[in-house]
Amino acid sequence: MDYSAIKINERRLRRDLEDLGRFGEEPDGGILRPALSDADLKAREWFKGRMREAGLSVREDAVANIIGRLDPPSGAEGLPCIATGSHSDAVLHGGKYDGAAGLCCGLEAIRAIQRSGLPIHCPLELIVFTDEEGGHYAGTFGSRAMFDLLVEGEIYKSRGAGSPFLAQSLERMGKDPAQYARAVRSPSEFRAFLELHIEQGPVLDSLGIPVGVVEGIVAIDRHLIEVKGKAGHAGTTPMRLRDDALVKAAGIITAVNRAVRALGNEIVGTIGEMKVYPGAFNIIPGRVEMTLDLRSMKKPLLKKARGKIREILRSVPGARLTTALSKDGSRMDRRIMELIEESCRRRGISWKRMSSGAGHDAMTFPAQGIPTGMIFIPCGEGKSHCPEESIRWEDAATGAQILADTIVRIAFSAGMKSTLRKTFAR
Ligand code: HGY
Ligand code: MN
Ligand code: MN
Repeated sequence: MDYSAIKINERRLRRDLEDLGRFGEEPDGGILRPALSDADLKAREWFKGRMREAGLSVREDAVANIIGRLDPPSGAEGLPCIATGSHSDAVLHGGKYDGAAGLCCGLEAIRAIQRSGLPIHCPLELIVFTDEEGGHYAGTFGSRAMFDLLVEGEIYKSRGAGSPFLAQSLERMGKDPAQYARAVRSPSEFRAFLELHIEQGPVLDSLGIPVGVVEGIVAIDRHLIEVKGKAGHAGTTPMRLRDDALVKAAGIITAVNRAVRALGNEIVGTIGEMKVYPGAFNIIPGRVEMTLDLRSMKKPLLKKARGKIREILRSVPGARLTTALSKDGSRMDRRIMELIEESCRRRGISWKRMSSGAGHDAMTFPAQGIPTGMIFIPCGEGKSHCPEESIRWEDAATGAQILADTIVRIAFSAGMKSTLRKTFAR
């Protein structure tokens, strides 16, 4: 097989990344592009155009996942596809490459495969998943909806007063939210799923290694902690008569942090969001809502942490914890990891096996029995989820090359079987 025919065009890839980064761009170089916001909708429309220019057919499903597809000229009805993809939405004041790198490198990889003329008979898909960051409620929404994994009534839940829920955003796009189940697909439609993503950590950048071969993705528990107190006048209520929800919440935050640290360094816990109600300088806080994000490669550790945290809350009158979502960690497919490594070896590219402390849509696929792999590329000093997020264009091109080569290797690998048929149109 002549893999040298698969040529990534770094200049075109760089232009796509720069253009995508303009949607929701902020003066400090970060982006404000929450899922299905105006900025995200514009980014999606632009990306659909780029997919069409590359010859992919483009459709949008009932929950706004965008599915670009390239069928070989001989047609591929009923043949499972090899899919790649990621997300266009970003965290608040986030970086330009989280999600975007996987979309643009995925598109460039498919272009390069198509133009290579290599005889693979296999449909290829490039998917833009809706709301990976959980801007509405819980993350990896689009991929979970695709496999019927939403929590009861999820599209009508929001993360708190003022933020939209998905049904509203879908309606705003002219979709009927009640039809969300039409997005469900059978796992048998997929032969494999591969996601390229920035590492969002410092390992590859600090070691100067261009490719990370992901072995597994963390398990994630997302809890909501509510603390009730008594609102009152900030001037006339003596300190000894107060039931201040925020003071109680402050005690919980430090106790939770201490408890998670005491469980060792294979678990992380973050209280990243807090809302104080009613929320005025002259009212004693009557209620506080906080989000607690717990992650570990070892699911039993999350359970242990939840137990410790429930104990802490039992000692605080008016405090309670509800679990918004619990995601199992996922193991990547050994055969796909080996094919990614083979692609690196053949191109003389160094790589490192590693796990992902970040969640991704790729974590949804393994439990569906779909062989799944992830390719990491370095990001500057590991910074992510902040305006300083950066990549080197050559790393994006290397990642796209390894992605393209691996897709072709999967298409030919007996284990995930494929048949040699017509070549792609040039
Ligand atoms: O939260 C995460 O790990 C991912 O960036 N959505
Ligand atoms: Mn992210
Ligand atoms: Mn991401």
